[in-house]
Amino acid sequence: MTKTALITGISGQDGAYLARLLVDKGYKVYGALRRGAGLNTGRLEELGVLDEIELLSFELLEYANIARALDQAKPDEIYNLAAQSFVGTSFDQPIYTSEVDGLGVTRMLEVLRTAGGTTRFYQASTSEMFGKVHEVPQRETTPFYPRSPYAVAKLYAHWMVVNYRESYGMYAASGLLFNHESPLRGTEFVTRKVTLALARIALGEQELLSVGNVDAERDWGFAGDYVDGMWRMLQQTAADDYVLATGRTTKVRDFISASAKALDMDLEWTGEGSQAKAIDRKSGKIIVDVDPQFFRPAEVDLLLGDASKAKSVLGWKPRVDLDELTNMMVKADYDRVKNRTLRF
Ligand code: NAP
Ligand code: G4F
Repeated sequence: MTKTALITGISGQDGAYLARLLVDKGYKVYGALRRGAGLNTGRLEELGVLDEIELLSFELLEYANIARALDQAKPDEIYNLAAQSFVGTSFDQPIYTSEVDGLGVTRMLEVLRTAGGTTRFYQASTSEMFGKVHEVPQRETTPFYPRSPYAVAKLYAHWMVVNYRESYGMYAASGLLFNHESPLRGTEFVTRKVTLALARIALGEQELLSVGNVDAERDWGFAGDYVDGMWRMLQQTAADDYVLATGRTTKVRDFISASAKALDMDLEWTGEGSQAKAIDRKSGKIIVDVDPQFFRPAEVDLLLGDASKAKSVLGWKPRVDLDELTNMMVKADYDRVKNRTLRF
């Protein structure tokens, strides 16, 4: 029998990859989209899946709107990917971020609980909840120490999912996902900001890339692999929480160097902290500098995940490594800039 899924955050990076995956698996897919000034479906178009899904009006701040969307779709599975997902913005908009990323999840759980039924629920939790990390690598049992309003809101939502699972026996799973990137990543996140800026620099359309803390370390994987892990989490006998990660961590400055190398630049770094700079040895030009506006009031210095549980229980493992991901992102941005086809 055909399964039905509702994906919130359908216009985002993960929403597009998950829609593609579920349509390919034969699901009927509803995409929950919030209203904007124009249609925000570029990622779905890029993956060729826009015409294969049905869009519903959806806003996480509106209880009745959530209830209507669920009633319309009557999904077997809900993937709650919608969020104010940018950590930097959460320091400027802590209340809005808490409303959407924290209470928004409680609204969804309440609608589901009230409706009864057997819908399975996936919540997009995050490695940011480990924050000022208590152990390396981080796993499901590592204590949390959130370092931003975003991470605090996500941690509240995470515990609500656990609480509804334990209180009402709902199938509600939470994915503790480490950073995952792709050519569809939003341009404010550091990987995409870097690949787009370096592509522009290589094509003579930009002089300089200004970033923040180049010594932060992240466990970066490919979004296409991670949405497969989300789906696996909803196919188990019982709901649980799982880390998805690659088990390799890389400094921001090393990601920048690798991206530059893919564009035939050869970076030499000098200085530390806000004085860090990178010069292209080939042209002798400063290509990267640090602008303190991109530092955060509190930083997550190091993330490195251990996905052993997902590997053994879900049979999940990442397939694309960081070198392949870097090349994929650099090539996509180079082509978009060169051919003037940049849409997001
Ligand atoms: P993204 O590209 O920023 O997408 C976020 C989506 O949420 C967009 O579709 C956005 O719609 C929607 N949204 C925002 N506020 C909303 C609201 N009030 N009501 C309804 N929809 C709203 O994020 P992503 O990278 O795909 O991440 C998906 C989820 O995973 C997020 O919850 C994120 O916090 C979480 N996560 C991501 C990562 C990662 O590395 N990517 C890691 C761990 C967890 P608009 O297009 O209208 O803005
Ligand atoms: O790319 P980022 O903005 O991602 P961050 O903060 O790790 O959050 C992402 O991953 C989380 C999972 O761990 C998700 F939950 C969340 O929704 C989001 O997808 O920053 C990565 C690192 C940070 O340490 C930041 O300070 O890069 C550092 N950085 C240095 N310069 C920069 C910049 N980040 C951004 N965005 N822009 C810079 O210029």
